Amino acid sequence: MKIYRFPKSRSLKVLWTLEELGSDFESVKVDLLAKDSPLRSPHPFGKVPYLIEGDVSVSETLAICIYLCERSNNSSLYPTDIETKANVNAWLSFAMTDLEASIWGLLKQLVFVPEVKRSPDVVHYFTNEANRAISQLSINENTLWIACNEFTLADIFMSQILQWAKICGLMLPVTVNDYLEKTLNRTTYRKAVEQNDAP
Ligand SMILES: N[C@@H](CCC(=O)N[C@@H](CS)C(=O)NCC(=O)O)C(=O)O
Repeated sequence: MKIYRFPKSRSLKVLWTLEELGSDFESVKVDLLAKDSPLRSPHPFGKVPYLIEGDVSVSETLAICIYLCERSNNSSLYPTDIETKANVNAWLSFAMTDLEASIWGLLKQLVFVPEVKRSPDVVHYFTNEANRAISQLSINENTLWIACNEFTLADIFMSQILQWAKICGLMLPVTVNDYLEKTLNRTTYRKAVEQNDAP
């Protein structure tokens, strides 16, 4: 199984999932910037992450992570019990819609758009939207992780988006920040970062 990756990109979530599952894989670093390089990702639009396993190819980070969980015998990362899975899906959806839409919009303005082209109105709009979504995030202190007592895909996706929020300079409530730190203390996370950012 080959995973196409790029340092400091969304492919980190896939490598983290693989570390949690203890699955074997080969990671291939691509060149995201040079579109006609032989090192381009085989993704139809040259993006990462991308997975190829035999005749199967999967795009979209969440779809890849779910594929990895469902092909393994480990059901704690993406539970099969429908009630717990509904809770995991709810957190995944919240992370990828309410949180990611605004935080990614802000991150693009602050990190990728050159300062001369940056729009203060757009920055202001996304900052408000992001803060509103963050204020709707309540960590249930009765469970060990965000969706249940097991560490799940929802924690991987929440952790990554909360890291982006911090890069944007957004303030996180103490309980949310403590939760983020707990996710980042996992050995699997550190191994995944090493793999994803390897030259
Ligand atoms: N919705 C896709 C987004 C994939 C994506 O845009 N990946 C970025 C890296 S984080 C990329 O490959 N950008 C290069 C490009 O758009 O050409 C997913 O969640 O996997």
